[in-house]
Amino acid sequence: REMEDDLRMALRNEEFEVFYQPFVDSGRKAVSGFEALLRWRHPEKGLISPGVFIPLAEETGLIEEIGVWCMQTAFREAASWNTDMTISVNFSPVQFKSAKLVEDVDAALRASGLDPRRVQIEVTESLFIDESENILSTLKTFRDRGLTISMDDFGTGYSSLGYLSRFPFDKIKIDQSFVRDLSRPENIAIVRSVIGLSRALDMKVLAEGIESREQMEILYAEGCREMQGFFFSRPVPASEMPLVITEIT
Ligand code: G
Ligand code: G
Ligand code: NA
Ligand code: MN
Repeated sequence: REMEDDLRMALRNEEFEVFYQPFVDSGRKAVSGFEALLRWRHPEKGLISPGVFIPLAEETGLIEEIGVWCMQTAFREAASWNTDMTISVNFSPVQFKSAKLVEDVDAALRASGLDPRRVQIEVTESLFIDESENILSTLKTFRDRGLTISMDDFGTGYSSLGYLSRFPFDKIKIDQSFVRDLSRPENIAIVRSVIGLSRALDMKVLAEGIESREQMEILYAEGCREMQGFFFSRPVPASEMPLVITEIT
């Protein structure tokens, strides 16, 4: 209740901020894109993670407005960097219930002047718990615009695998929980199968949560090229992005 009011206030007072974390092509050792990650700079509580406030924003429906704000900001900021790299934005399943979602994306693209081919949308498996025609057609509309679709946190949801053959994904992101402890043979087996699956389905694959050189080397040996994690860079504020772009090479 109290936090719900705080969230409304935060939107009005512009307390949200977008951080960015690079995707790295570990073969070329170059940045290949960025994920926009929302942050809430609370006047008293300091920086609050979306893990804390997104669930509440989803419950209250505020996610629609917050999501649009995050997308607009990410598009505008990404358009201002001297690069043509991908900018990846997370969409909550609740946002797909909005009749305005496609309209909002189009408007944000127009306002920023960003090339739609630079934009990636990250969705989670929970979007596919009940398979609806609406979701399929929305994702297809995005792809018709030139956007790409990424399956985030793969393997952690309660969804069946059937949706992989019916929905048009461009990329699978291997969840960081599988990367965390690669000394466990079970995790290696899972990582290996997801990489194989992505190849068989002609999708790209990215490993999340790379924190060490050893993890990077294991994933590389398994055939994964695109990676993301603290080992390369933490999520950083927009002001540090130009530096990150030139430093990770
Ligand atoms: O950045 P961090 O690790 O604290 O993010 C925690 C969770 O919040 C992650 O699951 C991430 O995908 C999610 N998240 C971050 N930014 C956004 C956003 O703009 N929209 C949605 N729906 N989720 C986000
Ligand atoms: O659900 P999603 O994959 O969007 O969540 C991304 C979250 O993971 C962000 O909150 C980000 O801060 C966090 N994250 C990114 N890289 C790493 C990492 O190397 N280690 C850990 N522990 N968290 C990470
Ligand atoms: Na994500
Ligand atoms: Mn993820």
